[in-house]
This record gives sequence, C-alpha cells and structure tokens, in this order.
Amino acid sequence: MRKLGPHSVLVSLLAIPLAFGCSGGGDDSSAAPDANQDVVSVTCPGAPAATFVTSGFAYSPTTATVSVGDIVEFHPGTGHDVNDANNAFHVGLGGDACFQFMAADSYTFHCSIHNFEGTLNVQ
Ligand SMILES: [Cu+2]
Repeated sequence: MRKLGPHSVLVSLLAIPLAFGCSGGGDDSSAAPDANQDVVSVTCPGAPAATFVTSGFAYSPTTATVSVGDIVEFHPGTGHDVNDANNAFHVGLGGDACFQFMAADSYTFHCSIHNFEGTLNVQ
C-alpha cells in the first residue's frame, strides 16, 4: 500500500460505501473523488454485463461497451492486474473483482507488469 497523502481523509470517507462487496484492492490514495462516485465496488453477480480476463498477454476482450449502471467483472488471472488510467478502479495481481459504472465515460486500464491495455466504454 502506498503512503497516504493529504487527501487521504476525504478519500477514506468516500470509500466507506465501497467497503461492501468483493474488495478490489482497496482505495488508491491518488484516486479522484469523482472517480470513486462513478465506479462502485460491488459483489460479482451471476451474469455481469461484461467480463475481462487475460488471454496470452492481452485482455480479452480488448474493448467492451456497457450501459450506465452495468456491472463489469475483471478477472486478470495469475500474474496480471488491472489499473485504471485515472485510478478509478484497481484489481490486484490474480484478483477477481466487480465494479458498477454509474456514469457515461471511457476507461482505459492496463496491466502494471506487462503494460497491455484494455478499454471499457460506458454509455
Ligand atoms: Cu500482465
């Protein structure tokens, strides 16, 4: 875990509603408050709107498009992780987490180990 900066108190308050459901790796101290409201960590449902896994050295699918309010699962597999470019969400190495996307946006994320990228479009 990273050392918490001056915004850590605010981030912690915003993160309280995210404490339920499967943990996606905790709150990033550098995450913007908006991102925490737009992306909510939730328990994985039986049928997420989209599921990203890793196949070879790429996310599969590479790009997915879902609707506002949809839940997306990220299951990067052993040796890979998921890091949103703006720290809106994060899944640790080998993790499996679900997030509900509450605002229309385009999210680019990457594996910190191998740098391959994926894109999630929320519309
Ligand atoms: Cu990787």
